[in-house]
Amino acid sequence: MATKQGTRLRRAASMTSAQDIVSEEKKERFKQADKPIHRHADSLFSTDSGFTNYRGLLNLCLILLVLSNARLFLENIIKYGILIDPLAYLQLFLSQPASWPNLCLLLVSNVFILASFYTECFLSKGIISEKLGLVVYTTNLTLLLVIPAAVILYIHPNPVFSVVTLGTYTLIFLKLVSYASVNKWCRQQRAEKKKIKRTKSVSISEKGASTVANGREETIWVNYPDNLIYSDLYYFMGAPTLCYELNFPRSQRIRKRFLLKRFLEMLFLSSLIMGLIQQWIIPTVRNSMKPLVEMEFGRVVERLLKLAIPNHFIWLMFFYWFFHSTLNVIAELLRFGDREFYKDWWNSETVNQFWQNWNVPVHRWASRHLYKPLIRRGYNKLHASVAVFFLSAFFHEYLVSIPLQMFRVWAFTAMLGQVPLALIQTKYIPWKYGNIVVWLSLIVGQPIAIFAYFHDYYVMHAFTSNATA
Ligand code: 3VV
Repeated sequence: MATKQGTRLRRAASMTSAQDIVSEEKKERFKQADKPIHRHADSLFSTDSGFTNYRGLLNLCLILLVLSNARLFLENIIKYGILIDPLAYLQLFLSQPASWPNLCLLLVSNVFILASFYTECFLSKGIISEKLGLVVYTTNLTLLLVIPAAVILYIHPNPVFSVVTLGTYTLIFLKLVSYASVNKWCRQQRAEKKKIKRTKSVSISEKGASTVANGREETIWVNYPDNLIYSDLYYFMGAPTLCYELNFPRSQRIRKRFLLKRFLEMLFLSSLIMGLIQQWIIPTVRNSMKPLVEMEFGRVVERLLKLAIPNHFIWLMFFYWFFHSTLNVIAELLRFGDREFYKDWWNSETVNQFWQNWNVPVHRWASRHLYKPLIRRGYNKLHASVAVFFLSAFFHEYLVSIPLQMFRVWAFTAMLGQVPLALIQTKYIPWKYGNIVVWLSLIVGQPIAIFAYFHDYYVMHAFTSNATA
């Protein structure tokens, strides 16, 4: 990459000197009698010309994109009329009493959080051994994943609310793993310190609060085991991160204007997303039923491409809504200083880069609590990556299969497939096409997964209703 950039810089420098020569040449030619107009020159589209300014063409692409999608949107309105009904979501929630178990489950999650808290307190005081602590933690975390899944499978609540519940439980699971690991590291450090008889401890009052240059961040230093209090754990549970720390960077105040802007974005985008799902996604998916069940290949591909566009728009909006607006609202309210929830994933030139940049909280958790520990234990990068993507694949399947009451492995395969996809891309696809591969896998991959689940869900339910009829 560095050499490519160097070549570009050299080319730009040589272009500037070439322009000087051309203007000198022009002056010379002006003096000649036949007023020559030709000179050695490359066509702009040739690589050798060094021409890179495609801004106008980019604008054209944008205009065509807007026009073609405006046409699609208009076609949709003409065909179906206005399908957006803001009250439908509320009715869905209120008319299905079976959704209330989801709320109860969310409240019950506190039991698992408190179980971890008391385990940590006992561990820090030496009341229970590390081995027993591990057993208690493993049992607690297993129950944390099994109990909500069992309740949902037994009661069959609304799948949408079940996804939210299981998503919250997944976040709590990841957070508690981080909480346990960090507290264990602190205990190990305390034991080492005791061993080398350096009993000098630094109390909160000694370190005090420190403020960095711009005065926007403050740090109140907490040492282990002073962190083992309810407020610290619940702050972490609410904070927009999956990685526990004893001393999170904190902002000094809540910026009201910033908070209001993000909050309005949150409201606007969530309404837009829900409206677009009703108006665009549901009719497209419904219309795909026949070709999907009959497995007409050409029609299925046509439906897939039709779904790809609205699905991708909604996904992009979801990204902004969740990673920018919502997480910033939470962070602002909690005065949480680290706002790096995403990096420039849209420029990713490899699949690996995409996973590093798209969901930073999950990536940091995966890297800190699974990938790096495995590497430290002597596993190579490929094995460590497979382990991370395996866990990620498990959670994706957990979040889809249980609410839909349907055990397929599409989400699992899609996530685990990222490892071979990354390998194939690095080995066979030229670097300059990397970004296109990333975009294509996002644009086409998601509707394939939606159709796979929809097909199976429809076939399964049609079969069940036929059997009962
Ligand atoms: C509800 C929100 C969300 C859905 C996204 C899922 C992934 C990405 P690398 P290298 P230095 C895992 C659990 C997931 C659960 C899923 C949860 C669902 C959440 C539910 C939330 C609702 C909606 C929408 C999503 O977004 S789901 N994301 O699954 C997983 N993959 C990765 O994170 C990475 O690809 C990973 C960790 C596998 C590899 O990361 O950066 O490509 O690896 O080798 O470059 O280095 C990593 C670190 O290791 C060190 C390096 O120096 C580096 O450290 O710079 O980060 O500090 N390292 C490497 N080799 C080393 C060596 N030999 N010795 C020491 N250190 C080494």
